[in-house]
Parts: sequence; C-alpha cells; structure tokens
Amino acid sequence: MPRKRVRLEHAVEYLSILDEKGRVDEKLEPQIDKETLLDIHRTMLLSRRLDERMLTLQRQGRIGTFAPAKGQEASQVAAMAALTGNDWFVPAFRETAAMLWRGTPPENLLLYNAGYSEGGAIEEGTHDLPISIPVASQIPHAVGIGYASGLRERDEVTITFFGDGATSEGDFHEALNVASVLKTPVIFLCQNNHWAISMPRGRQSESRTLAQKGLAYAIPSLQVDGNDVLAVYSAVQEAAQRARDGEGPTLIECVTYRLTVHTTADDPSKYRDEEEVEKWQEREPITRLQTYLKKKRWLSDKQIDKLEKEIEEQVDEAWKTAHERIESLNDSQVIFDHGYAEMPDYLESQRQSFADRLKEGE
Ligand SMILES: Cc1ncc(C[n+]2csc(CCOP(=O)(O)OP(=O)(O)O)c2C)c(N)n1
Ligand SMILES: [Mg+2]
Repeated sequence: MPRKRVRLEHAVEYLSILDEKGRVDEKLEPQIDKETLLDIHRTMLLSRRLDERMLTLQRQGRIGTFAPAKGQEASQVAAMAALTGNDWFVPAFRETAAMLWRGTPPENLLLYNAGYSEGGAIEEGTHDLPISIPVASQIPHAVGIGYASGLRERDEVTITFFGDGATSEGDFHEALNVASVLKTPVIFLCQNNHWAISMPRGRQSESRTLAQKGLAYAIPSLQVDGNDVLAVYSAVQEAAQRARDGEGPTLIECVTYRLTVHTTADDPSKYRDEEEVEKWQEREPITRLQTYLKKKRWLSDKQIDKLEKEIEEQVDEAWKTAHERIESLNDSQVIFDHGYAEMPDYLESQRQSFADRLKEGE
C-alpha cells in the first residue's frame, strides 16, 4: 500500500493578442470583419457613455443604485460578439455593455435603474435572461438551460457572466460540477475585476488563478486579458465551438478591472489606492481598440468625434423616453408591486404609509 502520486497535467493558459500599447500578435489575431469590429467599438462606447450619464442621474436623485460596467466593456461585448442571437445570455448585474450588444434599448436600462421593473422585462422570443442580483445565483440557471438545449438537441450555447467574488459561492461550484458531468454546452465567463465590493482579489481566494477552479471539475479553463477585445473574442469563439461539438463547458477568466465604484452606493476611496486605478486606466479597453482600428485605417479621430456626438444624442433621447414614461406612470409606489403575485399585508401597509407620507409632503 504505497503512497503514490496521482499525476495531474494541469496548467492554465493566459491569452493576450492585442496588448496595452496596441501591438498585435499576428499569429493569434482572429478574423473579425470590419463591420463587426466597428459594431463592437460602438457598443463599448455607448455602454461607457450610458454609464457616465447614469452616474450623473443617480447623483441627481433621478435614478436609483446601479453597478457600472466601466473598464469591463471588452470582456462583455467581445464575448457576446463571438456568439449568435440564438445562443443564451445569462447575466449577473454589471452587464450593461453585453445587454446593449444583445439589443436591450438604453431607455429600458434607465427605467429599470429608476426602479420601474418593466424596464427589466425581457422581450418575448429573445434568448436573454433578466438581471440577477444575488451573487452566483444565475450560474446554475445557465447550466439548466444548457442541459435543456442538449436534451432538445438544439444548436445553442449558453454563456453566463459572474465576478471573482462569485467563484467563492457554493452555486458556482455546484454549477461547474453538474455542467462537467453532464457535458452541458455552457461558457462560464468570470470577469475578474479584482474587487468584490471592498474585498480585493488577493483576499478572495488563495488560488493563483480563478481559472484553475474549473480544472478541479475537469473543465477546460483559461485566463485571458479581459481588456483585449481580440483575446476575449478568440477564447469565446473556441469555447463555443467546443460546446457545439458536444465537448461540454469551458471556464474563461477575463482578467480586467473595475475602474469606478462597485455601485453608486459605494465609496472606493475608503479601501483602494488611486494609484492602482491609474495603473489599470492605462490598460483601458476602449482606447486600446481604437488604436488597433486606427492602425488598420478602419477608424479615424474624425469618425470617433462623429460617433461620440451620435451616442450623446442617443443617450439624450433614451433618457427623454424613460423620463416621459416615468412621468406618465406617475406612481412612485411601483417599487412595492412586483415582489409577490399577491402582496402580503405588511407590504400593503408599507405601500399605504408611503403613499400617506407623499401626500403629507405635497
Ligand atoms: C448572495 C449575495 N451575497 C451578497 C450580495 C451583496 N453583493 C452584491 S455584489 C457583491 C460582490 C460581488 O463581487 P464579484 O462577484 O467580484 O462581482 P463584481 O461586483 O465585482 O462585478 C456582493 C457581496 C449579493 N448581492 N448576493
Ligand atoms: Mg469582482
């Protein structure tokens, strides 16, 4: 009965194609047509500008708490661009950029963040799931969807997004285990943005990479530069092909950074250094993509200025639409309405007392 070694051939690959200086590894460069790349760029920029507008609106008290996507646009948009509309999209709560790529109107995001749940409703016939606030709770849902696609023999891949903090949750581990055993066509996309509110990545887990957590479940897993559109696109494209070929799930750890607040209810100056943010600002994904597109002569400064104006108008228009809807509903008590099919007595009385208080204030 000797003491033996069980050999495990494990290593985690790190993929980077377009670096922070805009240099490209041509051997690894994926074939993405000009139109798709310009669409990716436009969506990333729209997400950034919408985030900024929402932050202002929140500070003015016009909308409620939300979680900005600033800095994580490449991880989200490039991943979605490598999939089709028929594939399933299972977001957490920070996926504004991915949602915009899927066609969610910006006014819906504004309405949702202003507390009107109709803004979060999913359009019939799309393969998108709603925003999920409880950390990691959406990951088992994605595996269930993937399992169903397999049973129905449909050519569908499911992608789910979650953060570094979510990899400490039981839901994450249970979902990975089942996905691996059942070989479900699921892509687990972890946006390691280095923070889970005030908990730094280094204290979240002693694992050297988060990707290696997938290896424990025999799931092909890798790290990619999450601010590199080309690397994220390639990794997701490869994972999708594996899923379509019946080879099951993949875990992709996108190494990125949350460039701003966790949510609008947070003050990061209490727990992280501005120097760290500045360091990551230099690796920012939108400028990097612009450098690449300019080198290819697919985008010029003049075109960027024009695009910025168009986006500003689009965001103005979206807020006008959302604001008009809010005014027409004229019901600030709507926040009480959608938690239960039948409202419990205690909530009914809270709704009433809120209404009375508003009346008193008139
Ligand atoms: C089950 C659960 N616990 C706690 C929270 C409060 N909470 C919201 S976001 C968050 C941190 C999540 O960090 P991470 O998974 O890294 O995602 P990120 O916010 O960085 O995108 C926590 C603890 C929650 N929403 N759900
Ligand atoms: Mg995080």
